Amino acid sequence: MSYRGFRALSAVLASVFTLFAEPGRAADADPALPALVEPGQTEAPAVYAARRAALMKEMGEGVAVIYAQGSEDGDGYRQGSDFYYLTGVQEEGAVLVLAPKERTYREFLLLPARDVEAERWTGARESIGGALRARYGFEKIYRTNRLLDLTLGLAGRSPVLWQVSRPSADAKPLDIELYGQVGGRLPGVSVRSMGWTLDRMRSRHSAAEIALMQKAVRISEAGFVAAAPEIRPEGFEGAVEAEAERVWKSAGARRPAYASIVGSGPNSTILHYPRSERTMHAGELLVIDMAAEYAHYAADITRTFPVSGHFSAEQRAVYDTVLKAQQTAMALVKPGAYVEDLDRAARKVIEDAGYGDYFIHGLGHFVGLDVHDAGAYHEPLQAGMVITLEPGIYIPERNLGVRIEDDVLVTPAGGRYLTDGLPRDAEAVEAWLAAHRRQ
Ligand SMILES: [Mn+2]
Repeated sequence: MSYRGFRALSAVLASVFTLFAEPGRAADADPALPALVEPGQTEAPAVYAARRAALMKEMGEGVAVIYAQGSEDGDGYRQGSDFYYLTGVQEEGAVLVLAPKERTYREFLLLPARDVEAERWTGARESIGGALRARYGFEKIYRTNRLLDLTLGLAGRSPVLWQVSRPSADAKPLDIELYGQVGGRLPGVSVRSMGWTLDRMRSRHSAAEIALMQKAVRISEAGFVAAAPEIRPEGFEGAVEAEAERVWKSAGARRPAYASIVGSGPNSTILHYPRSERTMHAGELLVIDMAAEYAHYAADITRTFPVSGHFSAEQRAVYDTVLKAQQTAMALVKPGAYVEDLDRAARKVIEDAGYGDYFIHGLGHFVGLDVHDAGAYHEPLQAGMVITLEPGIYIPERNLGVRIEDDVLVTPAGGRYLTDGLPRDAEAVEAWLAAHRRQ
């Protein structure tokens, strides 16, 4: 083993041992980050190869074609998370082909043909050769014009075509379209679904993934601290958002993990208020739901602040109810618990307090490569999963909205807040504001 390899292994072991440590740890005790390949902040190619091997073991036979399915946003191209999870490859238009029954070559990476004119606009791409194969960890890299031919050959020897990604209303079913073409030329081939297999794999995070998510959380928390001076009477929602995002990018985050929500007064009751264009006033609440993405991993954090620095009696009653709902759900987090049972327990707290009609969304979701991450919500939680707990009460007629959202790691001993760097109870929120905002 090389020195670098030894160092990487030591870091992995260290992070395994610190992963399930006691709650209340400081940021300096966070697990060590895995070695990242720059640019792109990917893990080593062997990490993705191991995931492909695990998926092929589940397949057993046949062929799986997984398209990149990424999308452009204001910060550039973001790779589709299923494809990224299995390859670490950030290229647009790429395709992964897996064929576990093959004797020698079981995995193929297909990349679009080079286009010298397009590369003048978006940057040079590498030719297929030893350097690219080593960088991506694939022995076989082809151009995408060979996709149908390749799939026909592989399916001819093992005639099952696997749908790996969960079907979604947003993504084009490119795999199913290709399988239709294959089936039209190769009678007897069957199309089958891998069901929740890949979602299940993605939701059970490795120690390295959890370290990356913890880093995303720490960067996000630093954004809240930087934004705190802008939380004040006659402050501007947009300034809160801008300060946080400036700090995130300076710390290596590629983009916000989702469109930042900074809503004061009436806007605090709009769940996904997108505009951050209002001036906040004394006596109002400010809901801030914003977090960074680091190395493709999301954080997801919401805090609610009194603009004047102190909650009114009515605001405090609502705030304490939301907090109690979160704490009640948190106490139930452990391997074997069901997300829907957490949701029901939190909902009961809010209903019993008389606010049942004002909690109009679900309690939470998985977090990982996506902010609303893959996962089998109908199955029991397992150690290594990360979920949000985000109860909220929104009373439009009072211009009063409260949401508290934390990212919680499931450990054998129960839930552990990854987001332990920001205040949560009402007094701590007031004290934190007093310490961080503009005097
Ligand atoms: Mn969320």
